[in-house]
Amino acid sequence: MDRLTAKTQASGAARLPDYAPEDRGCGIVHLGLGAFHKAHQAVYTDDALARDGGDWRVIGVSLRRPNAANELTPQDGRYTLIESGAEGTAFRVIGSIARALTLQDDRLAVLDALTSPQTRIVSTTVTEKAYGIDRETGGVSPAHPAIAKDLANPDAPQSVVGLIAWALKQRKSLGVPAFTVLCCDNLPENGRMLRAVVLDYTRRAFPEVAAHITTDVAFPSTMVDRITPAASDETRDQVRKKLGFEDHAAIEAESFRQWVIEDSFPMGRPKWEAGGAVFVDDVEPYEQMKLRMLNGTHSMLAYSGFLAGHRYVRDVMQDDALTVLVRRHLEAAAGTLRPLPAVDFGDYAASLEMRFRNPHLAHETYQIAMDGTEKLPQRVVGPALEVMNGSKDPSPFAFAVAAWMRYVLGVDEAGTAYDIRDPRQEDIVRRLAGRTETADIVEQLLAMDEVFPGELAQCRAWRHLVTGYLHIMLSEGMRAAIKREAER
Ligand code: CS2
Repeated sequence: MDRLTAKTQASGAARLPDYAPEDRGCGIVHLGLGAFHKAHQAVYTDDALARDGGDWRVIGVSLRRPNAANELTPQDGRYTLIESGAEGTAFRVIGSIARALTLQDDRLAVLDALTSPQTRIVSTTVTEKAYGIDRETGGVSPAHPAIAKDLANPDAPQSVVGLIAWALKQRKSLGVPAFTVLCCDNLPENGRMLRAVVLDYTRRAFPEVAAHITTDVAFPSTMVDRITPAASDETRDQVRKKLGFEDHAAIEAESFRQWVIEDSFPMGRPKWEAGGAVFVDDVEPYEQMKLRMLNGTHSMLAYSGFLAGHRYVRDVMQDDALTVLVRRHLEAAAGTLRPLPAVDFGDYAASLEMRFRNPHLAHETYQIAMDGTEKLPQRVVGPALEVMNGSKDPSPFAFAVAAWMRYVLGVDEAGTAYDIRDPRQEDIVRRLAGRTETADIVEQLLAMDEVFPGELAQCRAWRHLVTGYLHIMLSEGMRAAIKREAER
């Protein structure tokens, strides 16, 4: 069977790019060429190129996975996106990625792209842990392994922050205007966050350009949303069967997608409105809504669902008791939000429930469960702290945190060990070694100050709630804990 390339002809079931991608130049370097970028920003860019033209194709850079480039390069950057929702399933070939590079193997080409005058935007989806944020100071964490390496040798950058700072310094010395930095990870005020981290890093590594970053570089914040399970053999099989070609880079996502962006692009931008992106002055309330309602509930259902034996999110939504907790978490998270004039949080919650139910998506609870120490602060701990200081019920947040604590024990209820996949895994294992008492486990984990601010860790009522839930999870099992909580 032939492999998908730029020459592949329409085959009925797939929609091909309705423009000539190769006629367009590049304008974006994207760091973190994973499934989410391919299902989200690359699709909006594809729509913008089709509708409005412009030299805005993407040079995608994989910082970790060499296979992203191996999958895409022989296919001229083309890949199939399978979009599934209530209205059915659609197949679409995306043409916006011009080149796929790997930092390790194509270092010079990556540095060249970052300093090229054609590059006007550098966007990122590298996951929360890759930025090396020090959550207490808001600056960079010099102890983060990749940041530490780069600070020791800033002219040979490896980390995302090191690369951006180095490129901005080079451009300045070459007289090339700065690119706009567009963070597309699930972090609150992600643009402002990345700006603070890059600025702090630059002050340490290249103090002479710190002022340039302060005055000349835009870091718009964005809220990005599209549920995108990791691609599997089944994804590629579907393409083979439906479209009759091999596509090693095929991905699947829900049909829903949303992108809310601050319109601050001094060097221009694609007309992402063509794909439905919305430009606003202040993204923060949208980000809070999405992080606390969608992602917070996702984390809660991932930890509890995984331990209750539910492999996929859609299975969680078949569990009536857990569905009660999903609804309760959505409501509790909504209760912490500032009103957004254009949005009814009740409707948003109902739409999220529908999306979680999507029967076409094989979205693993284990996938969502990874990197908990990087995700919980903005998803669950932040709202918990606000609620503990107010009069609302903190139980849903405490239940979610207890489920995470149960999860990081790393052994399921049948006694089978699993990898908890967290950047602070070593610290967690060290803290928990030899601890069997629930109260000890809670104390050890709440003492992780990168995750739990002291104010919450010291709060007796909070500790009591979390300990109570974890105790039931450990003594009676997760299913019983879910059931008891749902009946409460
Ligand atoms: C999920 C997100 O894996 C996770 O942590 O909560 O990837 C979620 O699917 C996306 O943010 C949806 O936009």
